[in-house]
Order: sequence, then structure tokens, then C-alpha cells
Amino acid sequence: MKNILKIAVLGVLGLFIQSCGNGGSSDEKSGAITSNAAERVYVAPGEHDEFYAFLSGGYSGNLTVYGLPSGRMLKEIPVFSQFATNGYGYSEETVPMLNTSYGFVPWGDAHHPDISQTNGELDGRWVFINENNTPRIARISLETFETEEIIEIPHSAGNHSSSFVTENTEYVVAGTRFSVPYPQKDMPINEMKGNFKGPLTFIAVGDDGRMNIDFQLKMPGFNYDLSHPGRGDSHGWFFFTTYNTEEAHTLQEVNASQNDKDFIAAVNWKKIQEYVENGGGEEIAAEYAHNVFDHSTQTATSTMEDKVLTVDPREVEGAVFFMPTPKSPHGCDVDPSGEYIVGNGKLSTDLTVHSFSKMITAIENEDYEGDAYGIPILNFESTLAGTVKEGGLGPLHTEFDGEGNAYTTFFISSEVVKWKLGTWEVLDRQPSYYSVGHNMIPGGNSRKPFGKYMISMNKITKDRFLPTGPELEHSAQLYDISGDKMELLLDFPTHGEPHYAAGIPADMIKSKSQKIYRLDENEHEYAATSESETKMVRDGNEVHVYMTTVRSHFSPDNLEGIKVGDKVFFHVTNLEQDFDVPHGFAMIGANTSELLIMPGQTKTITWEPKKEGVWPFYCTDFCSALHQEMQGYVRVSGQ
Ligand code: CUK
Ligand code: CUA
Repeated sequence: MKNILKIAVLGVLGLFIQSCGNGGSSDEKSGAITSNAAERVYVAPGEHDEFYAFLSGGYSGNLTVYGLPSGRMLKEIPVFSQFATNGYGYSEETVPMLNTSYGFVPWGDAHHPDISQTNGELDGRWVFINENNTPRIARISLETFETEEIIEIPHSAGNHSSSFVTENTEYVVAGTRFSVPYPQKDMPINEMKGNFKGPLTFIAVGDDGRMNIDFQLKMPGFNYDLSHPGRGDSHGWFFFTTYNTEEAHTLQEVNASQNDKDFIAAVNWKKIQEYVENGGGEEIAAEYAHNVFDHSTQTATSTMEDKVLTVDPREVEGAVFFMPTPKSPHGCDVDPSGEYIVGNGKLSTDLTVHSFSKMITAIENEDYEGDAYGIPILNFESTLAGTVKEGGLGPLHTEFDGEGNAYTTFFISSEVVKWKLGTWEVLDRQPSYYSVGHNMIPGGNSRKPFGKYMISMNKITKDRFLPTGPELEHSAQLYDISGDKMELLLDFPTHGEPHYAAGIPADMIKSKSQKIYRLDENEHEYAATSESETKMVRDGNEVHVYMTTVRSHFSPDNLEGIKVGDKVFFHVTNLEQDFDVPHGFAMIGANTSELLIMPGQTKTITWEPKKEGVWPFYCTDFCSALHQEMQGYVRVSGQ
């Protein structure tokens, strides 16, 4: 019976996807646009947006920065992928950022950005973001808008229920989506049940932002999909949605969802922290890279770590509980008060909301319905705060406006539904174009949401923009949520596949944004901080060129004495100290990218000349009226 229902749901999904491209009348297609929508998203030339929005780039591996309400893209920040625009992941300084225990991995799948918090409110210091494929967490500075640190997550696979932070950024958390042998080993796949684990990793964040893995919780072999921190009274807890609690080794529809309910795992991390501080846990071997970008030397270093502390949740009493939650929950969202934990059961029409205070009472009363995994399973009714009925079909994610309302996305019925916390009554629903994944309200995952705007990040674009062949950018939509009803104001294209996003008032960052690197603070090993320091140094077949660039010449600009078979390092320092005057450097036939060197910065690219001759290089960024004069030659002689 249950499987028939499920097939029906999937049937609806299939029909929906077929129908959404067929358009209908253009009125239906555009949705109800408010008459003065244009004015409300218009940011006059020279004016600035009110909010920054950081959208994950999905399979682009990066993070894109937009202004709201205009929807203008301001920047793409390279994180997990090589980025030819500025040489990230190509330049010698940044190659170590992409080092992993699997070697150099030049690509990633970025899902969930989260801004650092103090007392549960956004503090604008850093954005964290997870890499799903080769498990990693990155930290991006909101002063320089550059990736400062990447830590690999050992023994994890599909780092998806990440990278959310606790109320004072004590931890950034990384949960595994795929359960795996723990530690990895060669074994039959169909013996997975009971033998695979789903490690949840708690990474401590220092005052300077530096990340270090504190402990890894060895959870049963479920899929851990998403997570949210507790806040307010529930600070000290972390909540994770799970699916495939059957531990089926094939997730073909029927196998994976036999259980009517999976769980939200409630983890009392303070208790585990205490346990670990008192010597609890077991150190096990773990190979993982920890990559840090140093701003004074402007160079990244990669260190390979070799162990991790693992904690068996069954050994720490009162640390982990399961709350049964229907229909393979996806998003796990905690409201600003910390009282409500929303499980978005993606194969359901209803939303299940748990109560934190009821959970505590249930734990005190030992109101359990089982402990099949050695972990207490709380009675479903005992933690249930309420159910949002007829929300829609296929709920995925929920955000909050700080006014007692929640906004849930429904993928299958392609809409955003506004409902009231406490009464569970549906207040409004607006279609999305089409099939929305996450939504985001600035501060919507904190104690203090800023409200005003919500964006939906949609999985299917179809007819929203001019056709650009088979491949389209995903569409995002901006809604005004300041009134009773959500008002659709704007469509805008995004980059890659944005999953989640994080938004923050521009004022909280703008004043802190660092504008240039100071030349007198440049401690790069190969910097030439004036033209008098430029030189060419040979060491065997390696040649180091200490080069400077300033409007409108390179120094030195002509190089001789280089041979076929040499490896040439161009260390280029930009002597400019004016804001927004970069220079570029590109070498004919180089099998890396160009460099984009910001004022005061030094960057390095290598070149291995293959052919004799006289070969040009030039500046790629149109930097002055004499930009076209910024060029030079390298004479390459035979061996
Ligand atoms: S997931 Cu993409 S729509 Cu990675 Cu947060 Cu739900
Ligand atoms: Cu320097 Cu163009």
C-alpha cells in the first residue's frame, strides 16, 4: 500500500516536470508580479544593495556573491575549484588549497554556506561552506572575500549535512550523507547493514577562525542529510535528519523507504565535548589534509594529519536521541527561538515539527519506543509539537522571518508556503518557477533573522530566461516578505547549482572589507617590493624570475638566458597601492591559467618552455591607457 502511494507521488512529480515547460498563458507563467516590483528591486547606478547574499555554487565548487534586492552578481569566490579568472588553484601560492588525501582535487560540489555567529546572531566574520564529493569544509574571510582555509573530513563520504555553525561558532559541523565502512576497508557491499557507519564531525573554530577536528561521532550507518544547531534554550544541541535508517545497501526507491519514519538525531554536543575533555573517545588513524592560506606570506600550506578522535555515542549517556520523523526528512530547520525543530519529509505532504522542551521532558521521563541501534528512540507523540497540513507536496527546506512565521519550499508542488509557528496554520502560498530547492531569508538560520526578503533557489529554469541551448543557469526568485503575503519581485540567473545561501545586511561587512594588500606588509618569499629588487635566479634547471608590475610596464620586461627544458617560475608583484588596479600576467603556451595580481600582492605561475624562440607575455587586465604596452619577451635557447 505504502509503495503504491509513493509511486503516485513520483507520478505527480513526473507529470509536473512535463507540464511546467508547457507554459500556459503568459500570466500563469510569470506569476502575480506586484505592479511596482521594478521600483522595489531597482538600485540606481552608483547606489549599493542592502544585503549581501552568498549563494553556494553547487557543482561549480565555488561561492557566488549577489546584491539584494537587485539580484546583481558581485563576485564569484573560488573555493573548491580551480578558477582561471584569478589563477586560484593554478598559482603556486594557491595550489596547496586543493590538496587532499587523494592528491590534488581541482573540483568540488559546494552546498551549504553558513555565516559565523556570536550569541546566535550573524557576526559577519566568515562564511563556511561544505564540499560534498571529496569531503571538505572551507572557511572564507568576509574581509578579503577569499578562501582562507580548507579542512578535509576523514572517514566521511558525501559531506552533506554541513557546514552549519553553533551559536558562538564553537563548532562547524560536518555530517556524512553516505554511510561507509569506518574506517574504510574492502568488504562486500551487501554486508553494509550494521557494519557501515555515518560519522558526524565536530570541528572546533578558534578565535582566529582556525579549524581543528575536535571529535567524530560514530553514528549508525544511516544517511545524514541536513542539520541545524540548537539556539537559545536548545544551544548545546545539534539536530540531523536521517534517511535510509533501514541501512539498505541499494536505495532504489522501494528498498530505501520501507520505514514509515526515519529519525531526526538530536546530539548533545556539550555533553560529548565534556566527555572528550575528560579523556573520553579513542584516537584512530585518519589521513586528511588541512590547508591554510597565510595572509602575510600570501601563500597556502597543506599539512597531512594522521589521526582523529572518535566517540561511540552509546558510551556517552544522554548524548544522542532519535526523534522519529515521517517520510525521509530532508531539511532539518530550527526556528529562531530554538524551540521548534522542523523535519521536512520529502515524500510527504505534511511537515512534522518537534518541540525541544517536549523532547527534554520525554528524555527525563524515558518516554522511549525502542533502542534498536543502542540509542534511545523517543516516542513520536512525545516530542511532536504540531503538523503543518496541506502545506504542499515534497517539502525540502524551511526558513524563518523572526516574526513567528516559517517559509517552507515544496519541490513537487513547486511553491513556497508561509505558515505560522505554534498554530501550524498555512498563511500564504506562492508558486516558484520551477521546483524550488532551498530558500533563504537573510539571517534566517540564526536567532535574529532580518526578514524583508526571501530568495528561492529553483532547480528547473525552463522558460524563465532567453533560451541558451540545452544548458541553462538555475533561476532564483526574490520575494518581498514584509507584508502578510509574499510578493514575487524578481527573477535572476545564478551560477552552478545553488543549494543553500546565506544573507547578511551589507553594512555589517562593507566597512570591514579590506581593500588592498599593503606592499610594506608583503612577506611573500619571492616578492620584489620595488623595481630595484627584481632579478632572475637560476638553480639547476629551475629559474626564478622576481618580477614587478606597475602602470604601465613589467620589470624586467625582456628575459634572456632561458632554455628549453627549464622550469620558469614567474613571481609577479603588483607594486600598485591604489584600490582596484590589478595587473594580469599571461605567458604564451603556459599550461596553467593567467594570474590576476591585486595591488600589493605577489603571485607565481610556472612555465616550461617547449620550443626555441622569442615568446611574448602580457598583462591581461586593461589597467591604463598604456595597457596594450604592458608586454615583454622571453628568449628561449636550445639546451
Ligand atoms: S540540498 Cu540542494 S535542495 Cu544539498 Cu541543501 Cu536540499
Ligand atoms: Cu597592467 Cu594591463
